[in-house]
Amino acid sequence: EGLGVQEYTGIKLQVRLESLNATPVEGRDRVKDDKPVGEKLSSPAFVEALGGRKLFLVAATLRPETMYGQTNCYVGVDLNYGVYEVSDSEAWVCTERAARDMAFQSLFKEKGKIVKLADLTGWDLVGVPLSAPLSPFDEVYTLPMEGVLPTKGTGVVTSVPSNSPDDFITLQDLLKKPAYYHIQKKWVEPFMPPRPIIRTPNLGDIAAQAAIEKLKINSQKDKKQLAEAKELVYKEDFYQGTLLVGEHAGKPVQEAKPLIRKLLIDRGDAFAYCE
Ligand code: A2H
Repeated sequence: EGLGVQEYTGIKLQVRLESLNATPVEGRDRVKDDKPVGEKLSSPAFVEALGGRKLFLVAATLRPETMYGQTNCYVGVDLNYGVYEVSDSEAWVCTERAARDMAFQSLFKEKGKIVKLADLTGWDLVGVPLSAPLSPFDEVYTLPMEGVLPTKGTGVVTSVPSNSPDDFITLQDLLKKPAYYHIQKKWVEPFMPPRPIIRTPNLGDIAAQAAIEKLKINSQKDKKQLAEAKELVYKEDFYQGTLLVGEHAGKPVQEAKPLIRKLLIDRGDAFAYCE
């Protein structure tokens, strides 16, 4: 990437705190080391620090037109995240590096000023329910992904398995080995197979799956082929894809992309974010 500026769309996935707290901490599913899902988010210290603000995981994407296909969100389990004050009514979860960029892009209350309300790790977020804008599902879950880089975007990746080979293969891995990854199948199974959102002439309606099969990719570990699949799907979708769903159904991806980005930003579900 060198010196180039990457223009992302920051997608706001709201943490469903009421839904989480509807089950007492002791009654919840467990993640690693027998920790109840969302234990920290429900702790008195965290609740006080949050001060009644809405809480969002913010994901950086290059594909805002695919948000109709969101099925979950990914975090790196061993990454450190902060909960940053955005305003008196909102706080965002992202890496500290992203918070610094955001502060200087005037996304927070006071330009250049960072107020961290709490610290989290990826494990504190696994299994936590979210609402994802434009997704057909009311509630999606936060899941672990091995390749989330702390040095890119916000360290939070929203998942669209129909159009991202990385997202698809990760869900497949999680379903194959739920115990190994410390996840529940019910966080994945209802969302698979993915629903079509973009039609393409050469890779069909679920381009990510077609590319994975074509390149014989078996798991997240097949890094080289995954990079190739990513490139293949990105080009096919962008130059030949047509939206199948939503307000801009029937339009070519190239045309729909900026329109859907604007729609998300106008609704307050997204923001422009550069790095
Ligand atoms: B994209 P680029 Cl449908 N670590 O969003 C790893 N991957 C990250 C990340 C991080 N910290 N931050 C963002 N990303 C992912 C959607 C999507 C994406 C689709 C298809 C392809 C695709 C849904 N996931 O990306 O290195 C995010 O996933 C392939 C280009 O800056 C983001 O867009 O080019 C993309 O990588 C940004 O990658």
